Order: sequence, then structure tokens, then C-alpha cells
Amino acid sequence: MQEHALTRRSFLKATAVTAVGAASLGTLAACESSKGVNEDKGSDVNVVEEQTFFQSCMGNCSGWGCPFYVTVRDGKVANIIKANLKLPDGSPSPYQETCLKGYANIERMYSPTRVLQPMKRAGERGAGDWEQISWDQAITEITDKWKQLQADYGNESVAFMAGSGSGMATVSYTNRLKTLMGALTIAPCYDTTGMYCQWNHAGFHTHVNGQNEWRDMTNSDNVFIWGTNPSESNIVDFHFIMDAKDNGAKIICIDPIFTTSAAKADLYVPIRPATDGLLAIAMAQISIRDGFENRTHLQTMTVAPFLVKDDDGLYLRLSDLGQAEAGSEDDRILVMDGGQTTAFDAAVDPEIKGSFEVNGFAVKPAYQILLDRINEWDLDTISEITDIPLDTIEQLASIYNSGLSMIYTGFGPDHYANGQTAYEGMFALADITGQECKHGAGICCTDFSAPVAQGLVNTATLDLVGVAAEGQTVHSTHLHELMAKGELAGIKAPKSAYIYICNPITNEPDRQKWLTSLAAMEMVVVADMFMSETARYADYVLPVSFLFERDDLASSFNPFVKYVEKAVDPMGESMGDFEIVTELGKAMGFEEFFTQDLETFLASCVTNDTAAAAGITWEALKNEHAMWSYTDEPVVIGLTTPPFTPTGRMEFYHEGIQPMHNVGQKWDMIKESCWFWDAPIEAWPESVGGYEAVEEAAEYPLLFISERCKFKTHTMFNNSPMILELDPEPYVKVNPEDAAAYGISEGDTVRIENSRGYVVIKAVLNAGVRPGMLVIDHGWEDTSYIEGHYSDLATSESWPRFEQDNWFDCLVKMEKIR
Ligand SMILES: Nc1nc2c(c(=O)[nH]1)N[C@H]1C(S)=C(S)[C@@H](COP(=O)(O)OP(=O)(O)OC[C@H]3O[C@@H](n4cnc5c(=O)[nH]c(N)nc54)[C@H](O)[C@@H]3O)O[C@H]1N2
Ligand SMILES: Nc1nc2c(c(=O)[nH]1)N[C@H]1C(S)=C(S)[C@@H](COP(=O)(O)OP(=O)(O)OC[C@H]3O[C@@H](n4cnc5c(=O)[nH]c(N)nc54)[C@H](O)[C@@H]3O)O[C@H]1N2
Ligand code: SF4
Ligand SMILES: [Mo]
Repeated sequence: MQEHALTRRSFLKATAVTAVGAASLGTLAACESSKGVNEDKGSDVNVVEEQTFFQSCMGNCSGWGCPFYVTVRDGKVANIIKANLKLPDGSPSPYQETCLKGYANIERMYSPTRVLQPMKRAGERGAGDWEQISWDQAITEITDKWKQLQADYGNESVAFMAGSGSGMATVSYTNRLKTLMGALTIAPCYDTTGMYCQWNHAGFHTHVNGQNEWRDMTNSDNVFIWGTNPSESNIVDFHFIMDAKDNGAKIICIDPIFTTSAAKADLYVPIRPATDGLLAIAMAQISIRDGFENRTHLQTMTVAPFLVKDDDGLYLRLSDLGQAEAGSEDDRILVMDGGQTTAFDAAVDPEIKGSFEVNGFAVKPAYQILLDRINEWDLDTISEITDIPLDTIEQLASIYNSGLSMIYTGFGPDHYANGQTAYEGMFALADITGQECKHGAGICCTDFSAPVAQGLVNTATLDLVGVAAEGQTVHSTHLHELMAKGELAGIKAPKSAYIYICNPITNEPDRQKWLTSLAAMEMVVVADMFMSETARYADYVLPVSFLFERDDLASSFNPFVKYVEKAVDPMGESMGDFEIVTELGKAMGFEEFFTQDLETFLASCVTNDTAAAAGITWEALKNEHAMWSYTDEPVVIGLTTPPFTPTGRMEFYHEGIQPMHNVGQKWDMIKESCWFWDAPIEAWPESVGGYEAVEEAAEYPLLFISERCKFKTHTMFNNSPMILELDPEPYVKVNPEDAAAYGISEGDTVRIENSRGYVVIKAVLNAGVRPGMLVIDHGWEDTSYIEGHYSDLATSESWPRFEQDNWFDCLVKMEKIR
């Protein structure tokens, strides 16, 4: 492993910071959640005037929105102190940790990479030659160009692209301008397979997007960390898993890489990448064999008994029998009960297996379709494909059925084109065994099990309904085809892009295609606090103020609605997204829509019935800063709230499922309506279990993935010297067996390459990496590599049902350079 020694100087610095932190904590009790001032109590100690403000971190890191206080001395932010919020019962909130990145925010804020004035490109795109210009010039030139483009080519010739950089209310205000302009949306395709699979199974819910809220994990007997590395990617919520462990829960980790989360597990099971769906289905087969099929749960909570017509895959309804009007409320889905068809909600003991003939329709209960798909597989083949010994699969099933089991998944499987096969397999397992819809059992997910604050409604576009015609959306997976062809599925290629809270040149796959697509645009504008890789490629960079330099509302991933207070003035000429959008909007001719001030807007976001029911008013929030808005009991879909699916049940079968975005792609609706397994598009380097290796494997035999690391949130925080001292440069982790085969030693420089691009990087040996795999931690920008870029390697190809970036579905070759 690479050594990142802590120097004596930094150790002393760290000690000093700790001491200040401890001292400040003492004074905080007196001035908590207020603008409190440490008054001079008349002592002869040299008292430094210090103000404390309630604030929040905002990294998209699962824990985004960690609340804390910042202290200000001499007009500069000087310290960050963990918050001390209470649950309604008076106990400390479990949602207020602050990770090392949170504390690094001060260095980030004062980093030399901050953009402090509007910048206009002065040389070639990406060459780094800039001219500082005034806000007036920037706003005039940008909006003049947009007006000309929209007049010449239509409203959608201007596109807006947001990523995941911040969930603050003021940032979303940009949607107001986008909507008024009728501009095109370029939607990034992060995590979409994982998200859509969860919504398709349990519904989109406003309290929690996964099935069980994180707090519920402490009720579990077994936690399966499956396809995620929460100790690095969910740092501030990992304690829930450790709390479960302290309560006696067994922790199991399934991952091709021995991660820091695996290191905390009682059982670590390495798996062949992109085969998790088969493992889940093997566990389901064993559960059924051993008597853990939960018939009552299947009958009452899932779509198991619903009769599906063989010919079109749709449910048999009363209208099919001429007994109700198609599409009407009375048009009930039918089940087979006591030898006859019955409306599902009138059934007593509906069949969940078999096949039937009803009025000339050949039908089966949806569960029979799932069983047929499961039974196409035998355990030996699954063991071969997953590369997991049969007795380990038996052991996993046995643990799963030994008590209340929680699957804690994340976005590892999502990053392969066949990601759905994993999620739908896990959900089918929970549906079959009834390990869901109760406390301690179900599915938790990195990002998705966060409690969502209630009563915070972004009002940015609410008054525009019927006033402005929203533009269409192109998913980033189709952007390059659109730019190359000029038109795709009724959308014309945009001529300009406004990119904010997003760094797509680094974070999207197929970077060379991104460079080509952006090069084809006449004007690229980036609004960012920092000279990100994408900003460096723009024509105009607009300087955005830092979190601590604005009033805002933060809610995401935290059950408290939080009003964060401007602690210091914006540096340089930077402005908040709210103010920037207001100026752009006025210059575009929408003066009448940009008259409200920031406070009016923020107040409007918490003025609604849900907020009122939680006791939240703008005045109260301004006073208290953080207000609990959630249920006291951890939310569990199917227990504390019904599933918000079209059927109101857990859906392992998706009637008439459609692709996320139909651009005329070939796809198979019947196949996609229920679990199946297929190999990924590219990440299949060996022939195994009857699945032939992909052709590319002959030249590119190694599988390349990235991983989250605790030192970065995507490309954020790699401008903090403190963090760079711990994690100074990118490196690729190589298994020692592979290293020996390639003649590579620790610290050598290697070139990793495929037909899309290459990266030159330092190698470190790590026995925790599965042989045949290479791992680089996610978030390094172009300037960090010796040469090339890791985002040049990944493909932008997607599975037809999902608009998904598949960073891990990627084969490469490697050679030692020196
Ligand atoms: N520190 C930090 N935290 C973050 C982020 C960040 O950038 N930095 N980003 C946030 C965001 S937006 C997201 S989406 C989440 C994602 O967070 P995670 O869900 O943890 O995603 P990853 O770390 O990309 O990958 C998860 C794990 O999947 C494993 N894996 C790879 N292939 C397979 C496979 O085929 N099967 C199985 N079982 N496992 C596999 C990897 O080895 C890795 O350990 O993290 C969030 N948290
Ligand atoms: N290789 C590889 N690539 C990946 C992934 C992976 O696993 N592997 N994971 C992917 C995933 S899951 C995700 S979610 C994406 C994330 O991709 P992005 O959303 O592009 O993530 P960031 O790098 O955090 O970029 C956010 C940018 O917003 C800026 N920003 C922060 N706050 C504000 C603000 O208030 N206003 C404005 N205007 N700008 C602000 C930041 O400075 C930063 O430049 O990355 C994806 N890319
Ligand atoms: S980086 Fe994420 S986990 Fe860390 S303090 Fe900020 S919001 Fe919390
Ligand atoms: Mo993500």
C-alpha cells in the first residue's frame, strides 16, 4: 500500500485545531443556533470577537447536509463545530456527524482555485487563457447570445445541465430561468438504474426513497452490505450499521473488492462483478426449498397473485371479461381464488402459482412468472458464474433466513449496464421471503435511505405552470448521438449549455465524446465556485459564492429543515446562484418574473400545509435554524406507509414497463417486466457458465472500476491542502498476482488503455482487489494524472430500459511504463 505519512508539522497543526475545536465547543452551549457573540466578561484574557452561525455542509456524499456551526473571526470563517440538534424526544439527533471533508470546508472556501470574478475565455477552449470581465459584460454577452440562438434556432437551442453538487434551495432557483426560457434540459444519468428499480419496486416516496430509513437498521439481526462501501461513501451514517453490530447483528459484505466496510463484516463474500442478481436468486431458490417462501406476504403485500396474460404481459382485468369499463376505477385486476377469478381486493386465499385459462385468455399469477425465471437457473451454474462456492451461497441463504435481515445496497451494481438484474434479484428475494415491510427487515440503500425533510417545497417554478412551456429533456447517454446527428427523437442539438453544480467532463463516462460534444456548441457557460475541469473548458465562468456566504434552505438527506445563515460576505465578486439567475433572467427580458428577493423566496418554500403541520413557519425557522419535520418512527415502506406503486403493492413484476426515455431503441417489454439475468455489455472478460467472453476481452482483459473514497465527494474537496496531504495523488490498485504477471512493483507507473482512451498513473499493490480488476478512486480531475484521464476509459453505452452511465462496465489493458 502507498504510504501517506503525516508529517510532524501537520500533526502539530491538527493538534492545534483540535484544541481550538474543544475550546469553542465550550462556548457554543451559550450561543447555539443563534448569532451569539462571545462577550468580553471583563477578564484580562485577550478575548477575540467571534460570531457563530448555523450552517451546513453540502457535499453529495449520502450524508449531504450535515449541520454544523461556523465561527467567524475578523470577517473570516475560522472554525467548524459539530451541531447539537435534538430529536423530538430530547435525545441527540443521529443525523449530525461531520466528516473530515466537512471540516475541510474552510480550506476549500479559501482555496486559490476559487473563481472570484466573471471570466471570459481568451484563447483556445480549455487552454486556460482568461480575461476577467465585469458582471455587466458577462450577463450582457451571455444573454445576447442566448437571445440570438433562440431567435434563430428555437428555445431548445440553449440547454441547462445540473449535476449533484448541491441541493440548496437557491441553487434550484436556476430552474426558474430554464423554464421561462423553454430551454432544453441535459439530464445526467447518475444512479438511474438503482433509483428506477427501487421506485418500480416500492414506489416513489416523499419520506424515504429506499424501503427502510437508516435508523431502522439498528432493529436488524443481519445486515447484508451488498454492492456498496458505506464506510467511505456514507461516512456519517455508517454508525447505524455499527450500532446494529453492537446490538448483536451479523454483518455480511458482498463485494468483489475487500473494502473498508468488508473489513468490519463478520463474513466477506467476494463475487464476480455484475453477477449479484444471480446470487440473490440462488438465495431465493434455497429459501423456497427450505420452507421460507412467505405465502401470506406474497399474497397480501406483493403482486404475486395478479393474473398476467401470456400474450401481452398485461394484467387480466374485469374489462377483459366485459365486466367493467377499461381504465375505470372499477376495472379491477383479477386473481384466481377458490377456482374462480375474483377482483384482487375481494380475494380470500388467492393462488400465487399455476397457469389458468380464463375466457380464452391463458394467464398465470405474476409469482409463477418469477418462479419460471428463477427455475431456469441451477445452483451449480450460479455458483460458477458468481464465482462463489455452493456452501457459501447456502450459508448466505441460511443467515438471511435466520432472523430479521436488511439488505443494504448502493450503486456498485448500478454502474454496470445489467445493474437491474442485481436490484430486481434482491427485491425478489425480499418479496419471496417476506423480509420487508417490517422494522429491521427490508432494503436500505446508500443515498436512498436518507430521511427527506418534509414541508420544504421548492417554489421556483410553481407559479410558471401554464405561463411558460418547459423544454424537452435529453439524457446525457444520448447527448453525443444528438450532437453528432443534429437531431434525435424530435430534439435538436443545442448550441449552448449552462452548466451548474456539475462537472461532467470529469464525472461523465466517455470523456472524449464530452469534449467533442461541448466543442460543437457555440457557447458553454459554467457557474461554479471553483475552476473545475468543466469550468476550464467553458467560454464564460460565473463565480458562485460559497455555502457560508449565503442565506439558504437545506433539506436533503436530513430530517431537519434547515435555514442556514450567511456568515461572511461573498469573496471577490462571487454571487449566489439565486442572484446570478435573477440577473440573467432580467437581461433575458423576464423582469416581471424576477422581482422577489431572496428572503421572500426562502419564506415561500416553507409556507405550506405540510410545513405548518410540522410547526414550521418562516419566522420560527429563522429563529430555530433547524426544525424536525419527520416521523418519530423510522419509515418502512409497506409498514408505516403503503408502497406508492401503481398497484399499491411491492412490484417484482412491472406491468407494461416502458423505457425511461424512448428514442426508438430496440427493447423487449415482456422480458423487462420481471427479473432476468444477462451479462453486462462489456465487463465480461472470461467465458463462464455458458456466457461467452466479449470480443474486446482478447485485447482488453482487465476490468476497470472506480470506488468512492472518504477524501473526496466526486471532484469536490480535492483543493483542500489538509486532505491532499492525506491523499495526494491518484493511483490504481492492482492485485499482487496481476502485478507479478505484468512485472509491476509498488509505485511503478502504468498505462491503462482501451479503444476510448488511456490514463497514466501510479500503481499500488492491494491484495483486497479481485485478480483481473483495477480500481481507481473516483473524483480526480485531468490535472492530477500523469497523463490521460480515467474518465476517457468508461463507456457511455446504456441498457435500453435505463438512461444510465455505466462507469464499471469497462475493459482495459495495462502496461508498465517505468
Ligand atoms: N466519500 C464519498 N462519499 C460518497 C460519494 C463520493 O463521491 N465520495 N458519492 C455519493 C454518491 S452520489 C453515490 S451515488 C454513492 C455511491 O456509493 P456506493 O454505493 O458505495 O458506490 P461505489 O463506491 O461506487 O461502489 C460501491 C461498491 O460496489 C463495489 N462493486 C463494484 N462492482 C460490484 C459488483 O458487481 N457487485 C457488488 N456486489 N459490488 C460491486 C465496489 O467495489 C464498491 O465497494 O456515494 C455517495 N457518497
Ligand atoms: N468514474 C466514475 N465517475 C462517476 C462515478 C463513479 O462511480 N465513477 N459516480 C457518478 C455519480 S453516482 C455521480 S452522482 C456524479 C456526480 O457528478 P457531479 O454532480 O458532476 O459532481 P461534483 O464533482 O461534485 O461536481 C459538482 C460541482 O458543483 C460545484 N458546486 C458546488 N456547490 C455549488 C453551488 O452551490 N452552486 C454552483 N453553481 N455550483 C456548485 C462544485 O464546485 C463542483 O464543481 O459523478 C459520477 N461519476
Ligand atoms: S462531506 Fe458529506 S458527510 Fe462529510 S460533512 Fe459534508 S455533507 Fe457530511
Ligand atoms: Mo451518485
